[in-house]
Parts: sequence; C-alpha cells; structure tokens
Amino acid sequence: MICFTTTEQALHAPAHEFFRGQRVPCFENPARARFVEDALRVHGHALRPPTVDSAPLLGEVHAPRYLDFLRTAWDQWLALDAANADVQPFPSVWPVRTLRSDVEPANFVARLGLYSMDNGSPMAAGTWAAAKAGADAAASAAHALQAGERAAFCATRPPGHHAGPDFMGGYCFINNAAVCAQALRTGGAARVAVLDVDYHHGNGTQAIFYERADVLFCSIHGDPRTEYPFYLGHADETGAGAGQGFNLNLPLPARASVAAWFDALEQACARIGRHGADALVVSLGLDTFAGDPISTFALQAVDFRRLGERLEQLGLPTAFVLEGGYAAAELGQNAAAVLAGFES
Ligand code: OKP
Ligand code: ZN
Repeated sequence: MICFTTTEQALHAPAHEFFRGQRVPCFENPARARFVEDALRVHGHALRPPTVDSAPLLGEVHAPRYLDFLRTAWDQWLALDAANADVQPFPSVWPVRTLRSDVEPANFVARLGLYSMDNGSPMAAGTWAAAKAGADAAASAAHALQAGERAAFCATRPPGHHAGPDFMGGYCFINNAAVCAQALRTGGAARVAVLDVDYHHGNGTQAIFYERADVLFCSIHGDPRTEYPFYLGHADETGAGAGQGFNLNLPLPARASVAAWFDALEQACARIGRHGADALVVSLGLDTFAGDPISTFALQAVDFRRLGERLEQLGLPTAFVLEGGYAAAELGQNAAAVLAGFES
C-alpha cells in the first residue's frame, strides 16, 4: 500500500500535558510515528513524503482566522518573552456560553482559549510545520486514490479528528481526515464517506461536515457520557439542514466487548454502502487496542486485521489517516495489521 510519512512530525514534540491534576509526558509523541514507520517497513511498505501542498484545501475545512492563529502562534508566544521558548503555552480561559467569540482578543492566551476546546493540545515550536505536513500527507493520499491507487495510508501526526472548523483540541490542530475528504470532493468524487474508528468521537470531523450531504460521517467510539470529548458524539446527532441523515454516531459503553465493537462496525458499513460513496476516508485511531493507556476497548492485533479485511469488502478507494493510539510500542504492528487485512 502507498504510505505517506513526514519528517516534520518529529518537530511537534511538546514535553508534557495535564492528566489527573499532574503534568505528565505527552501521550501523543514522535515515537508513535517512528513505531508505525518501522512496522510498515518490516511489512514491506514503501514510505514516501507528501506530494501535494494542502494549502488551497485548508480554507475549505478551517476558518481563515483560526489558520492565521495556528500558523503564527509560536512566534506570538515567543514575542511575549524570549524565555517562552522553553515553556508550553496552555489556554486558561474559554468563551463558553454567554461570552463572545466573534471579537478576537489582543491577549495571546485569550486567543489561545478562543481557538481551543480544551487544555489538552500542547503546542511546540514545530507544531504548525508538523500539522501542515500531516495535512499534505492527507491531501497526497486523496491524490493517490484519484490517480488509481486502491488504498493509501498516512502516518499523520499530530492527529486531526478533534480539530473543528475554528478550534484545536485533543492533541489535534488540522483535521487531516477532513482535508482528505475535501481533497477527494475537489478532485471529482461526488460522495465521500468518513469512517472514524478512533476510541474518541471525532467531534471536529462531525462539525465540519454536519450540514453537508456529500460527506457522510460515521463514528464508533466510547460513549461521550463518560469518555472524551464528552460534549459531542451522541446517537441522536444525525446531521442538520442539507446534512440531515448524513451523520451516524455509534457510541459504545466504556469497556465494550470486541463483539459489540464489530456489531457497530457492521452498522457503519451498511450505512456507508447505502451512501453510494466514490471513496472512503478512515480516521484510523488505534486506541481501541486492549493495551491502550487512556482508553477502555479490547481490540487486539488480530481484530485490527479483521477490521482491514472488512473495510476492503466495501470495495471503495480507501485512504487511511492515522489518529490516536497511545500504546506506542504496539502502534506499528496494529497499524500494519489493518493494512495486512485490507491487502489479504
Ligand atoms: C485524542 B485522539 C489527558 C486526557 C486525555 C484527551 C484525549 C485525546 C485523544 N489530559 N486527553 O482521539 O486519540
Ligand atoms: Zn482517540
């Protein structure tokens, strides 16, 4: 399978995040991509850099003022104090209900809050470079499908599915899956399906396409009543306006069985089949793995292989975009298992 990786991913290397009241090393780190790259090589996949500049697509899925902020955020942070080079910015205030989000504050941390859904998206000097390169990989995968490839995989890092039209969140800055889906649409696909199998609901992808009928969004995830991102991902979110009926959420209780997970996958596949899609984008989070440190599902490598086999049966040109998966040492073999199932 054609596989895209980026050297820039390593430039996004914040030191810590907040977890249960403590500063802890980031779960989402450069080693994740290295484990994936190593496993892909072992399985005989050639790795290549992105071939497409995603710049013209970014404005189709994200707001211009958000992109402007993201592109310049680190320089603005340094402009406050050169010593900030060794400090991570975190938001501390957010424009929740009754507060205004239309006026951009001059204060940097206030703007960081305006453009964030949580304090769980640490930034570093290379965040924009890494996120942009990941989006380039996602656009390149779309291009490869349009050039006739049956499937493509992008080792995108940082992940993207929590990033909404104008906010970062959950380690995500640019919504790579949305960039890929939009690239497929722009390149001529009339209908696209996005299937998000990450443990966490892809709130950003849902939001970006919620009022559109051309991009179906389906997600299997931990029930937001107890699992991140908490405020979106319920079964009654079915789309709005022209997009009514084009959003399918399949929340499962924490600690759901592997059998329950594959039952949900069947429901998602049935809906994707009815969509008459020209292409499929898979938000491939592997944090459904039994050994994941921040999730509660129970999939094993053999189940990831079965996932790949089932997705192949949809018979669609398919772009895999890496999302979560925090058992880093097992991430590569689990990703390779999906590709092996797809190609078997
Ligand atoms: C991103 B993706 C630590 C709590 C966890 C949210 C999880 C983000 C998951 N502060 N933070 O969907 O894998
Ligand atoms: Zn996740």
